[in-house]
Amino acid sequence: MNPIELRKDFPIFEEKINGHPLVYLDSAATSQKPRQVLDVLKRYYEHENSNVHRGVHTLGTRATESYEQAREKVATFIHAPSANQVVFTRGTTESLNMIAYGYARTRFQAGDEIVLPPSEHHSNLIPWQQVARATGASIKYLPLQPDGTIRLEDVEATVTEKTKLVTIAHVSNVLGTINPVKEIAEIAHRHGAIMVVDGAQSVPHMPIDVVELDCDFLAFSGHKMCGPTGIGVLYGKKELFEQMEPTYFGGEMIDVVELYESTWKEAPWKFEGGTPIIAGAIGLGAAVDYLSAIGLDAVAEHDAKLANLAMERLQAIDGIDVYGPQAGVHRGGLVTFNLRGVHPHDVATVLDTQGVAVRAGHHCAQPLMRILGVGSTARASFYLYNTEDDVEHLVEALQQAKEFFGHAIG
Ligand code: C6P
Repeated sequence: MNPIELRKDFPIFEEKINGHPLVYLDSAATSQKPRQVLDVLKRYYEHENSNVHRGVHTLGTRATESYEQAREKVATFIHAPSANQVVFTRGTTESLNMIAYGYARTRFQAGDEIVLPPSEHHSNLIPWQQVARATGASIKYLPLQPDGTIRLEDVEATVTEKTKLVTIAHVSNVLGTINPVKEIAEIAHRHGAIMVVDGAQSVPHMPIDVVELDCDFLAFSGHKMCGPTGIGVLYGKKELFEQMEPTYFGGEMIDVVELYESTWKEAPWKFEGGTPIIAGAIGLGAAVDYLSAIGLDAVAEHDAKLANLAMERLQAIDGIDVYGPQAGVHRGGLVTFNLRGVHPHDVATVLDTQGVAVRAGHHCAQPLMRILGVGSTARASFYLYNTEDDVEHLVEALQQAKEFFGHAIG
């Protein structure tokens, strides 16, 4: 894998940012899009645009074929046994909410427990709070180690016969921790609970095999994996999709509609009420082709190498605090840090003057920020188009920021 060659696929790198070449270190928020995906979107709108599963005309057939082919591609990408186990959604947030509304809210009751770590993204935390409020179930949080990791013995101690659902991010969007989802799923299943995996930060960056992980549901977003915004995926086991209720009712998802009652299609279509995200799904299919041609093993190795390099370089700078697993520990492709005494928004603003794009804020993980004892952090996240030079640019820009804010650091 040669990131310098791959960069040529991404038109955005022709942009100058404040007079500098773009150093894009915010792929955990959203990734850039290669020409291969942009071309497929353009071709769809120019040659296939039509609604799906409706018209018998040629364009309708073309659009339907491309849309359903995209579903097949995604299923192959995550090793789902069948394409019918892949539902197209708007993204991770919607996928997780669909499980909460269509599965958990209709099944859980007082006395049931939902187990998750407090480090979850708000999208994998608030839906469960809402389920607890609506059903009387309670939430139990797994303890976090100081570096943000979870110990399996703590999972064993927390999950009981009362547990109905265990959920965790495969890779933390703040700490880069890679969580042992397969082992956690095994514990959940032993107690009769289902395992929900938030794959927003793992599916774009590493090979995923849902059968091997034995997760019951997996949620992820297309826009973080070279695909368009507005498209995501909910994978589910066949029997759970059979039990799960649709969230959206209307056109497209029905079988027979009577005046007072109606029946639904089978999964995945019963979950895709209304005109689906046709172009988005086809664009995601193209992104899956693009990533598969590179190989996810290579992407994982590359991202982790850059994150470890960044970790080492940042830890060597006096006045920088780095959070999460330390250098050398197997991690996802991101590093979260603070320049002591300086608000991360100010750090990110100074980096931006040098063309370096990082994210600053609470990263949609306010409870985790409280555990870390900070209000917010800066975060550099890496993907297949980043190079070691990008890490050096980050370090140089941070040195400049440090000089600029020197008085504040003291
Ligand atoms: N995290 C970040 O900068 P959506 O917005 O639905 O595509 O993804 C939500 C989501 C859920 N789980 C995890 C672990 C995530 O990282 C995200 C998105 C972005 O960290 C935007 S807040």
